[in-house]
Amino acid sequence: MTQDTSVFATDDKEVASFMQGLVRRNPFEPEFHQAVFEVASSIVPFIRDHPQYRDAGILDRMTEPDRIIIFRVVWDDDQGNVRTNRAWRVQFNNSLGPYKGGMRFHPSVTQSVLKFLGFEQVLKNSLTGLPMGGGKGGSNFNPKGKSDREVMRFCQSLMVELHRHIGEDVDVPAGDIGVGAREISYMFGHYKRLENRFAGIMTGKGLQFGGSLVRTEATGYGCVYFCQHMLEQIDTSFKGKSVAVSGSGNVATYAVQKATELGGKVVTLSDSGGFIHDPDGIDEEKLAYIIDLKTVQRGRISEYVDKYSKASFHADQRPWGVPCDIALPCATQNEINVAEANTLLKNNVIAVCEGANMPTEADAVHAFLNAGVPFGPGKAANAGGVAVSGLEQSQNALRLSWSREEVDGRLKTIMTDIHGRCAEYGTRADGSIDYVAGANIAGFVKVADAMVAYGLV
Ligand code: NDP
Ligand code: 2IT
Repeated sequence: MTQDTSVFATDDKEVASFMQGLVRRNPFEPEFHQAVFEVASSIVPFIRDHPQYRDAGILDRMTEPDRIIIFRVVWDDDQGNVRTNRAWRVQFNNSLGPYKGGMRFHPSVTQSVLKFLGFEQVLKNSLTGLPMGGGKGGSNFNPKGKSDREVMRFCQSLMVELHRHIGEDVDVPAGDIGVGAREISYMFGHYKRLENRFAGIMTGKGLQFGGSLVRTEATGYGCVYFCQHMLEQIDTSFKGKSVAVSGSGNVATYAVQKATELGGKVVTLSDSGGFIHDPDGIDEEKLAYIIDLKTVQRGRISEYVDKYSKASFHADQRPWGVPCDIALPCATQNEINVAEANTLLKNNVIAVCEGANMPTEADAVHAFLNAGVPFGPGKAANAGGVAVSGLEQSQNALRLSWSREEVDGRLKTIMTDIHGRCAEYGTRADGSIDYVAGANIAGFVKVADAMVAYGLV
């Protein structure tokens, strides 16, 4: 059976032919195709000028995961029913260090989703400058509506298989959608039981047992730090700007906190049920309510309007129709389509910065690039989370804990450096920065050089 490759609009014949092969080898994996196409569009022209990478077949090798582990997870629910889920760990590339990347629990998880995330993670981790390879894992398990005990039994059952594939020098999982402090604790606790060793085999751990200060905040903060640099390039800042944020999970909430601290006014948040619009802005007190609502009560964002009556809830819609200066998509993949991008542009958005992984569809990315609006791709802009995971690994290896100021300072420096790497490879003739090309090429070069050095592996 063939698949339609016409979605990959390109004038570059080499990109088109590479994508045809990739789609043939990886049928029915649209998210993986999308992520690779975006990277190949930057890398294929770069490789034409750097034949050592073509001679070593690097792009073909880099788009093939080292291995994928697929396993069954059986658990029993509170009614005593036997439940079965599927889980994966995609160990994508360990050229720069042990595999590193989150675990996602969501019913939409497929092998395609985890391969796109693992592939992006390889380049993202390279951009951080820390010694981390890339991987991703997860399950189609849906934590929503499950009791704590059900989540615990699922996590323990999953770890019964996963424990033999991970380790501080092998593969170090962390959180992602549906995997936060609760799930990491259950998984880490069970690993410890199974292996009888206490080691930094996961990140995002509780502060009492090897976690790092600022890891919880790191992705959202890092995204805003990166966006600050993007704004500086166009001689402006967050001060007085209206900001539309999507999602209301870990990344979104700490992006709101930092954007507000820097003088921005955040007017939207969302979840899979719809979005809220608060024209007065989501201040520190309202944010504390949201964090409690989402992480303790495990409620829905629609409940916000019961407490703050000047806000409105818009069921089954995304926030991009609300006029804003800055857009920070922080929920999930493909949550800004080209029509929404055009609406944002019509409303004079000045910067778009991805807190989530691949939240912007390919033609929407082009709309922003063609309009000359600074666009920060996730692999650069949301790298703060995995960067502080890397710092958590360092602290675990040293058996010490750094202060909040120390970790936040290092996070700021890493985000500044990532911005610099994007500028190094992505500065256009007019001095503006193509962050998509810059991030792809800068991330690629380090991994590619290591793979060339290793020979045919
Ligand atoms: P959370 O589970 O904490 O929050 C996810 C948020 O996105 C929730 O508001 C959720 O709404 C919403 N969401 C999830 N899936 C969908 C969907 N299919 N449609 C609409 N809304 C959806 O996850 P995180 O905040 O950790 O992750 C958000 C994004 O950031 C993801 O793309 C993740 O890969 C990326 N990321 C996360 C990092 C981290 O450190 N956590 C690091 C780098 C990137 P609902 O409650 O209704 O499901
Ligand atoms: O997408 C990501 O970078 C993450 N979910 C964080 C991964 C990590 O290992 O901290």
